[in-house]
Amino acid sequence: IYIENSLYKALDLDEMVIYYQPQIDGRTHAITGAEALLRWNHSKLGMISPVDFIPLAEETGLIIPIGKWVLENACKQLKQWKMDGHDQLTMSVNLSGRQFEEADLVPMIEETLESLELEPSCLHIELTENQIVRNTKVAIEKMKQLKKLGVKISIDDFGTGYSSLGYLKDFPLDTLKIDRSFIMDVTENAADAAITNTIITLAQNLNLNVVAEGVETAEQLAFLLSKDCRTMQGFYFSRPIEAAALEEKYLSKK
Ligand code: G
Ligand code: G
Ligand code: MN
Ligand code: NA
Repeated sequence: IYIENSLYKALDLDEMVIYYQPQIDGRTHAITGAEALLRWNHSKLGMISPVDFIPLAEETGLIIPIGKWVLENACKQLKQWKMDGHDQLTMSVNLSGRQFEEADLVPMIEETLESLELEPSCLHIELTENQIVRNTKVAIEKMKQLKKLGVKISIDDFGTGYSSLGYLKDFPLDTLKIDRSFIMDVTENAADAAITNTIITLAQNLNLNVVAEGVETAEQLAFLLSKDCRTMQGFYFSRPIEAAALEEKYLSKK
């Protein structure tokens, strides 16, 4: 109850912070974009991970204002970086199930992009397999509306959901993000290597982009490059960090 009450106040108290994890071109080590990852900086409890408060935000419905805040602020940040001359960057934003199903989602995104004069294709919405197969008809309709706006859609944690591959031909997708559980042992475990390799080939054959998550070592980077997976995220390059830190590390003023 204490947590629930303070979650109600968190936005007003300015306790929510967005960290950004760079997405990197593994060949050039240049930044291609960032994923927005929410943190709650609670006055008494300190930094709280989204794993620990998103479920409560979903239950209480607070995910709607919180999610809107994340989307608006991540887009504002992207606009700022573009105005600083980093025009090629993309921004990935995670949506929760309830947010994705909310009636006002698409108009809200449209308004945000319009008011910032942001090119829709630089916004990448991340959805998990479980989210989109929960109610396929509704999900396809929602995704079509997003695509019509010009926004890109990524499947997060790909390979870990309870879903068949069949949905890949029905959904208007742009990117598969290989779950980090496969990348973790990709250079030691033959099964993980086979699965990773197969996801990369699957993406290529379906004309989808592929992003590897959780890259932590030079060996994993080399493996992925040898399989033609160029875009990656992981602690090897950077943890999720505050905007100012990302700018300092990756965005020299142009
Ligand atoms: O880096 P990390 O601990 O932030 O992320 C933990 C989990 O929280 C990930 O599964 C991530 O997708 C999720 N997450 C992070 N930020 C957000 C957000 O803004 N909205 C939603 N719905 N999930 C988020
Ligand atoms: O579920 P999603 O992919 O949205 O969540 C991203 C999560 O993965 C965040 O919690 C983020 O901190 C974490 N993460 C990102 N890169 C790495 C990595 O290289 N290693 C590990 N262990 N976690 C990572
Ligand atoms: Mn994600
Ligand atoms: Na993931």
